[in-house]
Amino acid sequence: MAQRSMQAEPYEYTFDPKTTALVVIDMQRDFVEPGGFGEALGNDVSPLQAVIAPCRRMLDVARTMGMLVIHTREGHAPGRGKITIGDEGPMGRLLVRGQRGHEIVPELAPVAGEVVVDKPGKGAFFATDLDHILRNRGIKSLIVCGVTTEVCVNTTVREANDRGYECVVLQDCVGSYFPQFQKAALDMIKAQGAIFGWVSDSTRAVIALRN
Ligand code: C5J
Repeated sequence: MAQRSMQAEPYEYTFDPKTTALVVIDMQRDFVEPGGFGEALGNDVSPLQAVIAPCRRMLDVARTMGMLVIHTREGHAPGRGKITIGDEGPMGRLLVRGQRGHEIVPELAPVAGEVVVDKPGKGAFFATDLDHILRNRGIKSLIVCGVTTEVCVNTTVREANDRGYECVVLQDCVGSYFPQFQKAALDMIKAQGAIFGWVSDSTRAVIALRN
């Protein structure tokens, strides 16, 4: 496959689909669905639900093209002493591995051959084997989707950039409970000549991948 070019900010993002992975961060019921951890904290989950359809669009394209797909899940051992994590909710103990709320939303459920990375923190590289998985497959670039933009997406993109991966974040495929954080988090990524990444959207990504 040849090098592709995606319209993006602050300038075009070039990548080879063969050495690019689609990374879908923490699209779990606990963040996205009513009754989960996010709502228990008092947040409106509708901005996060809005990213399901564009994420699905990206998954469909990546699957058709045979790209490596990585899903991540944030989860903690029961009993972690943080307020509300581990509390009982309608989908089980909040943000605890093995509980219903910890699952990826059904619309974006992993299919056979896709990688699921369980992470104990915000960044997907910390205390996981993600870097080894990507290096073993020769991956150099990441197309990043998921939630939340300013927390796990931002942390993961910073970690990826430090490890030499070039990341583009699709703005309609990432979501925050807070509109001001959504904007700030995306602005930070692309500031100073793509200081740690590029920002584009699913429409421009699909055009780049299909051409
Ligand atoms: C948070 C995440 N916000 N996936 N996790 O606690 O962004």
